[in-house]
Amino acid sequence: MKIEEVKVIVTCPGRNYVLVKIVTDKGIYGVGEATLNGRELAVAKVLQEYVGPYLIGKDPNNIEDIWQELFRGTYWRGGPVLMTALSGVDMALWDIKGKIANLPVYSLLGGKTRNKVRAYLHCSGESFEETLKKCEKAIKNGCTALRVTTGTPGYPDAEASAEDMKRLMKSEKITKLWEPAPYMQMLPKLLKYLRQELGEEIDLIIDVHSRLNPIQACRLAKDIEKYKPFFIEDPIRPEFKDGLRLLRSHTTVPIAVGEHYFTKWNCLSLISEHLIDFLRIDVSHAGGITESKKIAAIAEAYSIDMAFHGPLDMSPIGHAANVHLDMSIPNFGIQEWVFHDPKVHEVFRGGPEYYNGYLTVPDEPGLGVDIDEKAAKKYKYKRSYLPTLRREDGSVWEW
Ligand code: KDG
Ligand code: MG
Repeated sequence: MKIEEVKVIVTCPGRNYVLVKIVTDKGIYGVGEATLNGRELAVAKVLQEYVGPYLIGKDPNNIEDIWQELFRGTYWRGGPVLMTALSGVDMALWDIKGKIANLPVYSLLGGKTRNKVRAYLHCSGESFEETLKKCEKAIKNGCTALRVTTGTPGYPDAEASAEDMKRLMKSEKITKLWEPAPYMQMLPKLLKYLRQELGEEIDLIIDVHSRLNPIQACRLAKDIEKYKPFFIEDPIRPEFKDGLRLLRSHTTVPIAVGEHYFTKWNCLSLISEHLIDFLRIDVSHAGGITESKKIAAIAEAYSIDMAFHGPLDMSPIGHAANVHLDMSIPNFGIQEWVFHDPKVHEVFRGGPEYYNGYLTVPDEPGLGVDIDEKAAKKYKYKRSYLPTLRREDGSVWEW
């Protein structure tokens, strides 16, 4: 079998997605996710100009060899753009292999270790009351783990709201104000309020989005420890891995990081020094299914669980890859899940299904998700920026 064509599909059913479709001479094809939020066309160009033409004529069965060739064989390696391109190709090759074998990808990865995958949902409101309402809705929908956040009083919500998203999708630039101190005062109050209203049973997750420095993260973690969060995510900037050691020495709040990291080498010290409890790599940036499975195995050896990144800027293809991994690894922790815009389901057929707090994937060969190329064409790419945060003094901060 030979790779005959590598199609790069860029579509925007509410959000921009970059998709790879690898077609073989036997008519079997596979699909992969190569979306890099805010830098989509950089990856599309790498796939169109370099990776795609290079793959023509290769045997799609040799996934590991193609991975090594795209990583080591091209001299330049790593980084978000190249790794996202490689990840998309890798996913598409696993989809092909599943279709050849007539087996779902989770089966190729060793088979089911569980029947369903526990999901967490986002609950973010401008006020405590609005956040509570979102939590109650998610709980009614069977969910038992919630990622909660609220706008800091005096500052607009740092999360991109639905209104912000509309402006961003019109290529507007959005800059918001943010300060650590009011956020650090607000968060323990939010958790106290939610514990009072929702009780002890619900798992609460915090995503700090890398906005604190290490000692601020220590203080925040101490302040929220009594509310027993399930984990605190990205408390500090990804460059400051060492800061996690300091955080670790001050708190028993479980720590989750990973969405900024590519390859096993980026994750190694986090795992081997046990600086984290949950690893949140993104299957479409870290190196695809091949690399994610290996990283999960390294984490397993240190009793670290996987909580794969599953944001809105990932299409149902990336989410499907997440759930296939979750279904097959022994050290699954929890899966981030989002409900896409209905337009997304015009472009994608299949993918994971959410029911009562859990996710499953269909028992179809491959990843179990497909692209309707005609529908994809309808939704043209729109340049869109991520929002920027600035401090009161005007300096740039992490969004
Ligand atoms: O592109 C950035 C988003 O994927 C990120 O902001 C989402 O932090 C995120 C999360 O945990 O889903
Ligand atoms: Mg995050």
